[in-house]
Amino acid sequence: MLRRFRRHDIRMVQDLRGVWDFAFLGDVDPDDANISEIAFDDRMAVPGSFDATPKYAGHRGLAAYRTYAYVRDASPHRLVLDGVHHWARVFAGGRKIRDHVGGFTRFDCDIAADRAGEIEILVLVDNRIDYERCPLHLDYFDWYHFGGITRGAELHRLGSTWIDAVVITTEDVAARRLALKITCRSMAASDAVPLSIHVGDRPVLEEKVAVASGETVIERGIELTGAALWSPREPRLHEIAVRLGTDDVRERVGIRQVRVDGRKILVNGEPVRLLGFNRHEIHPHFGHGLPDAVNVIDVQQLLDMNCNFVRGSHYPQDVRFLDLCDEAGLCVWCEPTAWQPTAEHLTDEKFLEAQLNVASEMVASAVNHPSVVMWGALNEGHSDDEKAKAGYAKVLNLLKGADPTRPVTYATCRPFKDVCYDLADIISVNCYPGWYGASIDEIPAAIDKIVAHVDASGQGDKPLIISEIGAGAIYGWRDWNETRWSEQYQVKLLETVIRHLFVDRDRFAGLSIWLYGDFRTSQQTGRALGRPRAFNNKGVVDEYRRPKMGYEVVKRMFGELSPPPR
Ligand code: ADA
Repeated sequence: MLRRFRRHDIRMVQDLRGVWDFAFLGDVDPDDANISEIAFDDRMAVPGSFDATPKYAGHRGLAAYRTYAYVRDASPHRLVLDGVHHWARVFAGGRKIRDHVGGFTRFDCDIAADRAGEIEILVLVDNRIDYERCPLHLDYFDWYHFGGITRGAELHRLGSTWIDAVVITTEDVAARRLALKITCRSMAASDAVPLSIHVGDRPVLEEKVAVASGETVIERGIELTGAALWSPREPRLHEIAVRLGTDDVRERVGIRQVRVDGRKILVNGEPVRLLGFNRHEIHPHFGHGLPDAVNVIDVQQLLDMNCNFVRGSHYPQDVRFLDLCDEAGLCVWCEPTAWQPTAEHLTDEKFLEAQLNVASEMVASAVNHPSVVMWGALNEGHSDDEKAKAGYAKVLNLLKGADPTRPVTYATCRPFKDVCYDLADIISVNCYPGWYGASIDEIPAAIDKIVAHVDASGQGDKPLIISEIGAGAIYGWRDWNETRWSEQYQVKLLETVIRHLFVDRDRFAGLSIWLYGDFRTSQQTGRALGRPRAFNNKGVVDEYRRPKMGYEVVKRMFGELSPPPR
């Protein structure tokens, strides 16, 4: 998976993207699949979604993907999969390595190679909706759960001592002080392994360290006096390379601090008003496996509309998209996979375990991205139910514990009865006046009522975000009656919302409009009846990123609110 910067100078990495062997096995239990007898009669692109291709459109079941990689020698290797939808069982050289639950996060498969040579990599991929196996992807969600190996695959040679993770946080903006936490593993203890840290080409630390057999955590601080800061207006980045023995990892970071102060969100002490959209990673041709070309288009269009904010709805976005956001100065809300979980879900150990796992995996992948300014969770869950509150606390506390440097939030659609507000640093409300109930004229009053309630419930000293609001518009449906589903109706609604939130009053720290781009949703009769084409049509661009009339309106109004950078 090509990234925007070189991740390794020394470590041997094979990019396994390309065309893999493929077999659709259908209604087969993975435990009954005999991997040595699979007839690979087809081929499939990685990354991609098999059920976004015409031949397998709408298919749910077990599928098998196969490729071959080269193992350099008999030392530990690691297969890194950035996303497999939405349940996976991985084999290497005929041996089962592990299972993985959930489609939108990276996971590692460690391979103890016993000799040099070619090795078969086989991945069983299951896109069936099965609560028991994968409670993160359920039928009632408002998006279509595509299947496949969607985000690239790599084989890493680790050697005998290797770096598992480097987490870099800004400790002090003024002093440009960064803290590095280097987690490494070794096959054997050693008391003098060379460690070096480079910023760009400049060495900033060189020493010998002791490593244990197994895991060792090394913590170091570095000061980059005079280095440029990262901010949405001037997103300056620094590459930091850590070399340990014969292994190395490079990370790209921004020096910046995000803080909440009363009703404001501050980046490096400066208030920022977050203006942007919700974004799904879905495309008719690629399902969840967006090629770089689409990520680039999405960032181009968000910037063109004068956005500085994007909410990754409702799952962790691809790190390659986050790379582009880092460079563009787009602030990102990152959330683990969830959609309207109930109190029943949030009291079920199986569901919570899956939530906590996806939350940890998300933080591990996204933590070094300066663009990620907050963690979200549990979109539109039953946060008005006392029984759900412990589940909310578990997920939000995990996020705070895993990364104390970012504020946490969750999007509520129950603003008048919510009982979880005290768990959030930022209050975020999803509401649809002018679409589901009320008329466009009633939008200002509906929004004011929410503000009054939030203030009256003792949450008035926190930043407030409208995390979803919007209207459906069918691309090309222009109607002088300005009826619902027309592009004109969407224009009118978005104009009213933006004017009321930021021109008539100035109480809001941010807005993420629902929605950037249209996407295919669940085919269930109930939802499809309220979703023409079985798409969510509230995008200001359609599923092929073709702008509707609403695009220009947002561009103009956001532009007036936030003059483009110098
Ligand atoms: C909810 C939900 C979104 C989408 C939206 C809509 O607010 O969070 O995922 O379903 O409604 O279009 O109705």
